[in-house]
Amino acid sequence: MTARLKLAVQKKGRLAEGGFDLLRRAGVKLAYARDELTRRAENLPLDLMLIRDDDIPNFVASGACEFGIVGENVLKEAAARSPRIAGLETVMALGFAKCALKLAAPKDGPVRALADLQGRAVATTYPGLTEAFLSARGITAEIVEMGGSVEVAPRMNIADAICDLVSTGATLEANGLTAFETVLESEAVLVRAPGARAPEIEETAALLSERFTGVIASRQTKYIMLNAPTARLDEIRAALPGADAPTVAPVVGRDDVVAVHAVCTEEVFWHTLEALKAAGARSILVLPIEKMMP
Ligand code: PRT
Ligand code: ZN
Repeated sequence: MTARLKLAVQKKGRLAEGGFDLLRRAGVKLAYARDELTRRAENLPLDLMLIRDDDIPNFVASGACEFGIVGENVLKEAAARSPRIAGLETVMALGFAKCALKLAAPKDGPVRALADLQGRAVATTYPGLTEAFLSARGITAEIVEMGGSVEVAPRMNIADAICDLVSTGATLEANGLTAFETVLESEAVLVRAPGARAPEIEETAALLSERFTGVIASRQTKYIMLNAPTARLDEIRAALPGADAPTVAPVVGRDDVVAVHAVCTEEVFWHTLEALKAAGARSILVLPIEKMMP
């Protein structure tokens, strides 16, 4: 019987959403839920373990799962407390669940910068990362550990500042807080414990990593098709973001125009299209790329 790779994924939440989407795009077909804790892949020797994100580093470090998908924020906080978790290897960044752990304080209060925190209280659900960040900068502050709703701490006079995850900034804004320092930039990562394992597990792991890499690359890669005036081809090529070798083909019945097809590996914004149009490009089409393999 082939050994099956066990991958720890968040059961429900922001990481679960991105994780399941990544797996689906990587061609993993999940069988109907057998139980609450595991999901079996139908077409690969792969089983998912569905758990809380905070438990993922421990599941991987203990060997209960060979791999895990977890936020760097959770991973590094756990690593600050456990050397075994600090020894986990990050295989790759996965490009979703992006956020930042930031220090923030009331807009019109006395705390404006890092130095103002000296001798004050900071509320957080990330005591390990917060403490390490402050002490590395010579700041001694009282860390008030909270289970959640950290943004209310200053208003309730529990702390002078907070250290919390921010993505859009709307939560800080709604609570009258301003961020003044970034402790950590974070995104979802694929982690594994160091050491050798069964060759079948390594094979599945290699296949998944390669497919994940392809999915991540194809997310921002687009296929552009346009018609360009032959005389301005160089200008148009220069305006194509991250396109090394576009295909240039004749357009039937026109010798002043050529068709240009290119794979753009950098994001294609509206202003990119406007620049192409200004350079004489017409009939511009931007298509998503579903799969990529070098
Ligand atoms: O039940 P379980 O423990 O598994 O879930 P959870 O409630 O701990 O996690 P969940 O699903 O909320 O978040 C999982 C992971 O998503 C986090 O560990 C981060 O790696 C990542 N992530 C990305 C975020 C955010 N963005 C985020 N904005 N996690 C939390 N937030 C919260 C933040 O704590 C704050 O309260 O959203 C609020 C701020 O958002 P903005 O958009 O208002 O700035
Ligand atoms: Zn959690």
